[in-house]
Amino acid sequence: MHMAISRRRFVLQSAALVAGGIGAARRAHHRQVARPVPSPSQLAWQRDERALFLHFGVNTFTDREWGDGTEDPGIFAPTALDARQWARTARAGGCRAMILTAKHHDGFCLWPTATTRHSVAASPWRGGEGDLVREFVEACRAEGLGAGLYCSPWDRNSPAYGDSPRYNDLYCDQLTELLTRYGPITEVWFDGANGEGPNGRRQEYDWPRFFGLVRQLQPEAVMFSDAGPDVRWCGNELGEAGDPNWSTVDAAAVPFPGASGDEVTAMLRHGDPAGAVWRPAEADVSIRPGWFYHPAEDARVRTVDDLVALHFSSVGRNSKLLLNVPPTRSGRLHDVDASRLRALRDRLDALLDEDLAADPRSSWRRASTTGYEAEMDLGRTVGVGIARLEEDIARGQVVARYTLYGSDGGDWRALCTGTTIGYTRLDRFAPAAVRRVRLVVDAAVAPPERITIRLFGES
Ligand code: FUL
Repeated sequence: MHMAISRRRFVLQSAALVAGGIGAARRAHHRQVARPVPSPSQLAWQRDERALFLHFGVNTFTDREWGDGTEDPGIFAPTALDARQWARTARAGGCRAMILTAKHHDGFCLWPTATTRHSVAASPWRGGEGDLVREFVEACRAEGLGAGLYCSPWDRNSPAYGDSPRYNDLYCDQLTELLTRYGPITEVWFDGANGEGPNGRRQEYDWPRFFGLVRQLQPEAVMFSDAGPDVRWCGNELGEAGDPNWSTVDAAAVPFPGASGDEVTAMLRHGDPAGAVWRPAEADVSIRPGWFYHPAEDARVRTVDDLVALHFSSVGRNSKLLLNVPPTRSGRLHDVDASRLRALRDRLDALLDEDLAADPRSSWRRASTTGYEAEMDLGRTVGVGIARLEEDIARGQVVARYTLYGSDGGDWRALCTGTTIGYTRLDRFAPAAVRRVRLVVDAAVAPPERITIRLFGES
């Protein structure tokens, strides 16, 4: 069981434990002076909890995942495109933002760009007068959702690709169009894929320039990539954040998007309790096997149980869920996918709506002045099966290991134990009847502030 230790020793021991050594402990102790905290945009991004990802473009019509850039723009012909239906579906599924592939690796642009003829302007859709980015952004606004854009740096169509300075100019022109024509954009999504151009040379991306341009044109947008700078990839496409998952990173460990190696993977997955930069993890995953729509996958849409599990392994591990739901060739989301999203929300509402710890009969107290122990008397005996713990991340993230105990008058017994908490930790555990619960922080990199405990019934 937990032993009382002095506050200073608690922090030092804990830092050594989580960061793995005396040197790390000293560094962690040092950093107590100013721990990294999120910017207002990063905080808003995290509070969204779930966002919808939309992969749509020429691949939708060729039944491929990666186009090679030779596609005829004439094939882009959605028959009933309805971005409002995407936005309504997103909202019904409890998502607060959407991100669209304005350009994927095939180079086909969903907006009428001046940078290439390979765009919707050369397609039959809306008689060549359409602008899907505009329809998308307007639909987001109409439904009160954040609007995010994915513009792939890897471009298999552009003749300039591989001629590094020339392509970097062109790519910056594309970013400029996207970030100046459509009003506020909340997230810019950078993929690190990097191939060779027609000249046989590998393109060298000018990441500092891309990041600087986005910051200048849309200072409130968060930028996602392996290397942030604001939000990092969680290291897999399974919707599974790391455990532990720190929102702080050592920025030097992931020098650019697309970097690989064990150290990179570990940093993406777990972050670093000693990291000096706030860069929370985003967990992207598709509701179907592919990112783009394929009719053959209509019977392989994730089940509601599966989607709920994804929420727990992403949002419930201090991450954000970016769930891909690809529009079909008609330009609408498939009915099956739309109904699964709605059912996901209903199920989560049913599981997480009634916070038993928020009952007026409950009272909370800090049970220790040394380490962190919080106790809650629920005022009556209730059956619990899920806990939601939350650090006040506006002040940083500090908890490295905790245990939640419960008692119904007799002995305390452990309900669940875990590593990091951060924005939110969701734990499901064997149902128990409890009248009192006690949260013990077993390790932390700085003294924890108040941790919110929410309790829900059996799952
Ligand atoms: C990857 C891409 O190569 C996939 O096609 C997809 O867009 C995924 C979200 O990112 O890196």
